[in-house]
Amino acid sequence: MSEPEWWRGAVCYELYVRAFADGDGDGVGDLPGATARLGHLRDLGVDAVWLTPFYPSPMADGGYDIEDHTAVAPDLGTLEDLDRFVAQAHAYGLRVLIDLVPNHTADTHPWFRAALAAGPGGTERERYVFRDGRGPDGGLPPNDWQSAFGGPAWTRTTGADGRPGQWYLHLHAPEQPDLNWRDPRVPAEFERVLRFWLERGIDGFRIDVAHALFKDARLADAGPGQHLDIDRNHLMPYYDREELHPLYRAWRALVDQYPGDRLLVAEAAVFDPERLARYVRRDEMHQAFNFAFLEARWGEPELRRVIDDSLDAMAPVGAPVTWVLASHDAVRTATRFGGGPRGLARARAAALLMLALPGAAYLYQGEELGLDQVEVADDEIRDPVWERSGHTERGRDGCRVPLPWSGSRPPYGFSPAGPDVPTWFTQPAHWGPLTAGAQSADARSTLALYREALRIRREHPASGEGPLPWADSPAGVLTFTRGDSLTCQANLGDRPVPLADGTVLLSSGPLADGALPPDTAVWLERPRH
Ligand code: TEU
Repeated sequence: MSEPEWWRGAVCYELYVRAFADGDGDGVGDLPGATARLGHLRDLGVDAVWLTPFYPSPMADGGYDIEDHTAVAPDLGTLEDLDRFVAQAHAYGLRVLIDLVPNHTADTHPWFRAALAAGPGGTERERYVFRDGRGPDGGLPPNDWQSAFGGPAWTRTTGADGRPGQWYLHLHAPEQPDLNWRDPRVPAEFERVLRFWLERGIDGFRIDVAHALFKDARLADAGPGQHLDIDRNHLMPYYDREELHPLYRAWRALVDQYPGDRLLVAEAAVFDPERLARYVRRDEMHQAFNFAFLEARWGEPELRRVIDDSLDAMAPVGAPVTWVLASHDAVRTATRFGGGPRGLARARAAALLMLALPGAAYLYQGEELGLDQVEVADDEIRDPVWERSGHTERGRDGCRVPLPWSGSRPPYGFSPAGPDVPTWFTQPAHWGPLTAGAQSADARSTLALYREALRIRREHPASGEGPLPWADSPAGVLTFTRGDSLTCQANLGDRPVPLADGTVLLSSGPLADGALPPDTAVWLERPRH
């Protein structure tokens, strides 16, 4: 665990706590449950684990609405349970990252309660973004900004006298008021939060909505089409402002005061690769999720262009590209790539492709089992997107369904409770063959593929950072080499193609007569010269 710059080629597993493993039988995943299942991550062969928010929260947005940044939600355990999780992870050689959510708090946070109670003009309101409305009675929102979850980014308060009052800003749900990062009490508080966790032995932070903390000071209108064309995100007056960078420099200096190469990773929905690279300049964060890769469709010219653009943009700042195929906010890879056997074949091929690319990678829990997106029933939906979109968008719950561990029917070993205790979301009836237990026993399973890929990646001298020379290949095919001996070939087209030279180390699907079938990727060892 003392390897310097360990993060440059690290593979990190995203653990969504409520859907990973339930220890106490209430049907909700928790920290003791996660600790008991850490052997799964050790056997998988990842380098680190990132825990999504486990803080006290009224759960308006899956726990990304935080009431107390230095405590543990009672249904997930205690601070001591978290210490035990960290100690067990460290004993397995796994580093632990946690979520820091600095853009907003819960509306039940003491600061926001105080702001509402204090009324207009009080300094309590300055920690958030309160404004009078426009129009004759202040009945219109202060500007045209839209919430990323749909609808206006402003909600009007009701004064102590019961009359409509000021408006407050929330770029996400109304229960997530945005903080005012120009009020010095806000950065001071987050410095305290960072130190609290660093001193507790946390190895790094995933910075939520890292592109949004500072908004245009004049609150200028954003114009039509907000959130529709994500490639324009960096042009929005509430995203990607210059003032973010001095803050991240200060945070980098802070984490660098602690031993062990602690990590900052930006969750920034900035799709212009050059703009994204600014978050990982040498004195800012270490990594930034490469969401352009996650957003790319399955196809040869498109994926190749995204890979090239990402590598080109990061090269001048010296940061590794941080590849992402899936997250708790995205549709499961197997479903996104078409669903059914074909979607799964592509998801497996995409995993081999990603894990051969130079840089770091994040795996979302359940991807190693090849899980599909679940159609969550209307009355189980929790994602605020469902209400905010007037029931037109079902939201992200379908990738947050509890993992299947063993057995042939729900709860598939996720919870010690009986089948009559409802789990965090209802698991589908068809997951029996997909449990970690069933897949452990099958050499052709997706779990076996991930384990083998991560083993080779750990042991092969050519993996991790380094150049990526493309080799000539037919249309629809991506072929590149790593070091002087490794080749990755992925067939994204619809016809079999001849296999590249070398001995097959690992294949995402069956090979036939020296040919690479469609929707399949392979790693080959070339003879060294
Ligand atoms: O998601 C980030 C997020 O919602 C924005 O980056 C959004 O994608 C962008 O503004 C669209 O243009 C994070 C968490 O991963 C997610 O689960 C939370 O719901 C969200 O922040 C709010 O905390």
